[in-house]
Amino acid sequence: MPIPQLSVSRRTRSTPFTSRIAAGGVKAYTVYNHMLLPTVFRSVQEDYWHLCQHVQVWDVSAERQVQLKGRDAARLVQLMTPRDISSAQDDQCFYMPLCDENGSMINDPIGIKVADDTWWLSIADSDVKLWAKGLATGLRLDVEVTEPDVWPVAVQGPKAEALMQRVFGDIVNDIRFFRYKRLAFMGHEMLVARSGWSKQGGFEIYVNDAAIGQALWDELFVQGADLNVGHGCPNGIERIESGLLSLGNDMDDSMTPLQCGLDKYCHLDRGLESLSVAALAKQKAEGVPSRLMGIVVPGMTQPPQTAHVLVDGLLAGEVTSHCVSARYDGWLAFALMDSSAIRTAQGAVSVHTEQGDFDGLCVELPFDFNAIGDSLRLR
Ligand code: THG
Repeated sequence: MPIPQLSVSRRTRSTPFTSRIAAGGVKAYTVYNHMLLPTVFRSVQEDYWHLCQHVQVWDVSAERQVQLKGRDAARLVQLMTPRDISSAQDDQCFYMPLCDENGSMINDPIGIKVADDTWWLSIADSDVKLWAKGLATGLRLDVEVTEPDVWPVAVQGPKAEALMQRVFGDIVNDIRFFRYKRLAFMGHEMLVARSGWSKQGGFEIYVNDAAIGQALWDELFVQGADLNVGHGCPNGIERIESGLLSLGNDMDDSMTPLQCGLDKYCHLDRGLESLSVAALAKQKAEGVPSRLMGIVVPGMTQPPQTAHVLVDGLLAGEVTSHCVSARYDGWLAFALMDSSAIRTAQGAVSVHTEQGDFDGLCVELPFDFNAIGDSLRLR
């Protein structure tokens, strides 16, 4: 069968780096926030090992910034998230669920305090700008909601700090996790944070000028030549091994953050002026009907086309994302598991696939590979 192509037009917005990505050999894109987001360069496995050993530059422009600016900016952020942002420092970033009045997941952005009257929500794939504008209009808030021209670039991997030092100076060492500094490139200031959608360490540069962005991109590749810098993108294996959840895949508006394991970002007893805390507090008291868990099948190294998680012979959950691990000899999945099945399973499940049935483990996320122990060997 011929491989279908993606028709690119103004609706699937390009980025300042699209020509560089193409030259870098991108093999596949997904569409994210109506925008092109690369998913594969060499192969997902090769990209994985390169990310874990060297340094990659990612065009994550699709992580759009929704800017809230005005006297009520912080108030609107707090209305949208159950995470307490009242103690936000001037250089701070917060991973935060956004929820509606039922506690349903709307998005899971990184919220960035840009100034006292300005917040950015660096969003996952859903139309947060419309939701925020609707709230601001309906509640007559003093806040302007826009999507500024900002194109984040992630520099990820164990050599990310060395590369960023060469381009921005030793000052990058002083940026703490989920904090940012305003750093200059060619005399032009940008927010640079220590963050990114991998657990390999690194930074994100919030590029705010397309012209300077291409020069910066090229400089990262010139300065990183002897560090084996490469093109990369959020990696489908690394993020599952690391327990990073993907909105639209692992989470959607049929779920609450309590079902997604995001409990620690829900402050339900602080009297926050937040749309979702009442509904979430009620669900917390009653117990969640289902919860995202990790599933491990040691020794299964062929990716199944279909996989169903069974407990006592009954369907017990739905697989939301999965991969054959690169590091471990086995298959890893996230699954939305019925709470009652989690209790009866006591850690042991059966995974039904077109290759046959496999014994699997049902564990808390993120995966604790030390605790999983000898049944799952390193490759
Ligand atoms: N960077 C930026 N914007 C983004 C993402 C990003 N928007 C969409 C998407 N990714 C949002 N999702 C996540 C999920 C997890 C994390 C960041 C963004 C993350 N979490 C830390 C962890 O799991 O260890 C915890 C952070 C905390 O404790 O506050 O890094 O990647 N710009």
